Formats: sequence, C-alpha cells, structure tokens
Amino acid sequence: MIHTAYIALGANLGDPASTVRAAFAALAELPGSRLVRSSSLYRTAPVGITEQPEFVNAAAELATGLEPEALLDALLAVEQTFGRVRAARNGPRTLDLDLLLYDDRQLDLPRLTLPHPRLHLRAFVLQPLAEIAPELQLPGRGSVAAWLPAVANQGIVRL
Ligand code: PH2
Ligand code: MG
Ligand code: MG
Repeated sequence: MIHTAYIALGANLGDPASTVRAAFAALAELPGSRLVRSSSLYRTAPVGITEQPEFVNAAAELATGLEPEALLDALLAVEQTFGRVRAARNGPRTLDLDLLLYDDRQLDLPRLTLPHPRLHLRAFVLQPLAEIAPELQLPGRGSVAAWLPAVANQGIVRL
C-alpha cells in the first residue's frame, strides 16, 4: 500500500541551503519511497528561540510504503547522517525533518503526533507546503491555503 506523506525540512547551521537540497536527495532514496514534489527553499525568521540564525525551510511530498513510525525512524536516521546533535529543544540544527501529514491519518503517540500539531500556525511550514499542495486538507481544519493569511505577518522569503 502506497501512502502520501508531507515532510517539513529545516536547517540553520553550516550551509543550510546545501543541506536542504541534499536532504531532498536523501528523501528520494528512502526505501519503498518516491519523492513526488519538492518546494522551493525559503529563508525564514526563527520562531520560538529568536536568538539563533535564520533558517532555510522547504517541504516535500513523498509517496511511501513505510508506515508512519518506520518513516519517522528513517527521517531521524537521515538527520543523523547530516550530523544532527540534539542539544537545546527548538535550538539550532544542521537538519530537521518533521513528518507533517500521512494520508489523512490522525495519530497521538508519545513520539509522533499526526497531523503535526503546530503546522497550521507556522509560515515556515505552511508556505512551502502551499507551494506544492495548496488544496491539501488538514484533517478537521480545511485547506493549507486557507491558513496562509493567519501567518502572513511571519518573516519568510522565497530563495
Ligand atoms: N524549527 C523549530 C523552531 N523554530 N523557526 C524557523 N524559522 N524554521 C524552523 O524550521 C524552526 C523554527 C523547531 O523545529
Ligand atoms: Mg521542527
Ligand atoms: Mg524535528
């Protein structure tokens, strides 16, 4: 069974744009998976801890045979290959891969909540996602595009 997953990419250490491009290639190589769409790269103001470098963010659509937790493990393994060290929560990182949506699956596990609980509040996620899937429905919340005006005040520039 092939599923549709959306993934948020983020980086703000090293050479973030090169890292995000290389991460798209790594996603394309995941077992039983195909990279269907990849967004442009966006330079974004840090949300949460604002005293850290700007991020480069992007979004990807993956067709995958991996189940959600196997996909999550695969994403964490890719983060590791890019040298991610988990220090401060929400602090700087060489690569962050967040599973946003998996079909219309709703999940609440200790290590994985689907849809991602804050995705509709963050321009750095919504804008790249809207570029590749504007009509995508967020379970219980309407379309991705409908949420864009709510984050219009957040700093984001397409590279
Ligand atoms: N990720 C965070 C916290 N803040 N800010 C931006 N602009 N982009 C991110 O990817 C990001 C963030 C936690 O993962
Ligand atoms: Mg994140
Ligand atoms: Mg993460």
